[in-house]
Parts: sequence; structure tokens; C-alpha cells
Amino acid sequence: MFLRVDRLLTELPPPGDPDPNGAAAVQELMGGRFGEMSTLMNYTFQSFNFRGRQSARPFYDLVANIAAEEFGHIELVAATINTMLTGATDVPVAEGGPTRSGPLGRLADARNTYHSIAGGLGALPADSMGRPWDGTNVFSSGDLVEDLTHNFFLETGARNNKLKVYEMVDHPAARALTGYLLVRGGVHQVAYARALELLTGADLMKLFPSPRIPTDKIPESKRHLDRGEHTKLYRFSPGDFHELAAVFRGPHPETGEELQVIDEAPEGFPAHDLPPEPEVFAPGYTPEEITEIATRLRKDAGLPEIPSGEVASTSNGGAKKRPASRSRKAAAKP
Ligand code: MN3
Repeated sequence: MFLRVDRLLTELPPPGDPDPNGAAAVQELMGGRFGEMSTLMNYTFQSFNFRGRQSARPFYDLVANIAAEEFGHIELVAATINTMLTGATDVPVAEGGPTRSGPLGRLADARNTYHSIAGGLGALPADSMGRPWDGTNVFSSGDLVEDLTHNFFLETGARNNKLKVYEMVDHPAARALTGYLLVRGGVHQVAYARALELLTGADLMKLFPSPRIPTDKIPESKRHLDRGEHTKLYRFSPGDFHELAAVFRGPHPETGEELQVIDEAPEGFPAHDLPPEPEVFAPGYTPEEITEIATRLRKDAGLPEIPSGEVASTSNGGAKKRPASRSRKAAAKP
């Protein structure tokens, strides 16, 4: 079973300038063939289907535990896409570009119109071209060597795509996301390579770095390398998956530093409370009504007046102020 912690694995910047087309590119890291939905569901199904898990415990623990981290990665990609789409109805029309009237006119030329038509400026389980993610992206053969080999390749392809999105999109949220995921994907790559090595005797450490990504030259990755994030495998469970260290050990293939298992989940960071987008009815046409109802319900239930959850603090919310003339309704004050 799964527990849930209302925090993000890394810190994301607050919303600033919206970038709907950049958000469309980031979708590849969500629902692309090598996206986080694929890593999540591959390791999840492999762990569900693992036979003889007790006698193969170190390998089972590794796959099951990495699956849990991947759940946090899809959450992080979604938070990034939502951040980049915040305020997107206000994106200025490029000079000489098409002029359209109406509150959503500016999104008619966004590359992914599902974001605003089908959704409330939120992430979708789809790739960068809007194609829905599907189960054919999952490889779960039941053969441990085959599955681990596939997983190593999957992490390699995933890091390739992360680098391309990093180079395609300069939005600070996309850069923070890709910088972090490049490092964590590297850890999973090493973990699967090490598992294969211990199982077969093949020296997969010679394959590193692959792809040849100089993460120490990428500032958004470097800050995680400086904290040793490339050497740490976290244990994402309060009481289980204790045999990770039987596989995740030895020197890091690129830096020679000792690999380490951290015996708990990372502390995480609170997410930003992204403002309502009344133009796309998120969370409604009149968000302030929902706020009023929630306030009353909280009071009736004897809960404290101030909401109990934690969100990241930002001085001005970071979002650009919506011009009054274009707003059908003013956004509710947070
Ligand atoms: Mn991942």
C-alpha cells in the first residue's frame, strides 16, 4: 500500500512569466515514452509482478522503492507544468502575431490547447504532442535480468529527453525540474546497472556516463551534486524495503564517491499555492464562493480557522497581476 506526504521532492520557483508552449514541451517528461509516468508504471508493475520476492529480496526492494520515488517525480513534473501555465491567459500576443479577442483568445495559438480547453491550465497524462500515455510503455517480463536491463535503458533515454527539454525551455521552473531529475535519474541508472552487475557479473560501470551529460556544468544540477544527491538512494517507507544497501553500494561510476542508502525519505518542500484561474473555471467560475463554503465547513467541523496544510511562502505569490479589463472575475485572494 501507499502513504502520501503533501510535499514536493525538490524546491520549485513560484509562478512568474507563463510559458504555455514550454509547458507543452515539459509534458514529454510526464507522458512521453521515456517520461516519469513510464518509469513509475514500469517499476510499479515489475514490483507487483515480482515472483520469489522473499528469496530475491534486495532486488525486489530496489525496484519497489524506486517506484515510490517515481510517484514523487510525476508529482513534480505536474507542479512544473501548472506553474508554467499560471497566468497563461495573459500571455501577450507577439508583435505582428494574430490578434484574437476573448479571455482565452491568446491560448488559441498555444501548442497544446487541451491544457486550457479540456483542463484548467493543468498537467495531462500525455506527451509533448498531446498523445495520451498508455500501458504499452510498460515492460514487465517477469525475468529479472530482462527487466533490469530495460530499466537501465529507460533511465538512459529519460535523461537524454530531460537534457533536451532543459535546452529547449528556459523557464525557471522547467530548469529547476530538469536539473533535479537529471541527477535523480542518474541515481536510478546506477542502481539498475549495479543490480545487473551483481546478478550477472557484467561490468556495466564502463557504460557511464551515458548519455554523456556533464551535469556538473549545468547549474540547476550542480546544486544537487554539491549536496551529494547523485550518490544517495532514499528509502521511501516508514518500515519496509531495508535491503537496498545489498545492491546500492560501491563507488559511483563517474565520481568514485561511495554510494549510500539514506534510511528515510527526503524531507521535501511545500508546494506553491497556485492562484485560481477563473477564465478556465479552476477551481470554479467564482473561486471566492468555494473559499466561503470551505471556510464554513472548516468552522462547522471544529477545525482551526487557518487552513492546516502547508504551502510555500511567497511574498507576492509571484504570479503576474491579471489586468482588470480582461478578468471576468477577480481571482480570490489567497
Ligand atoms: Mn524519475
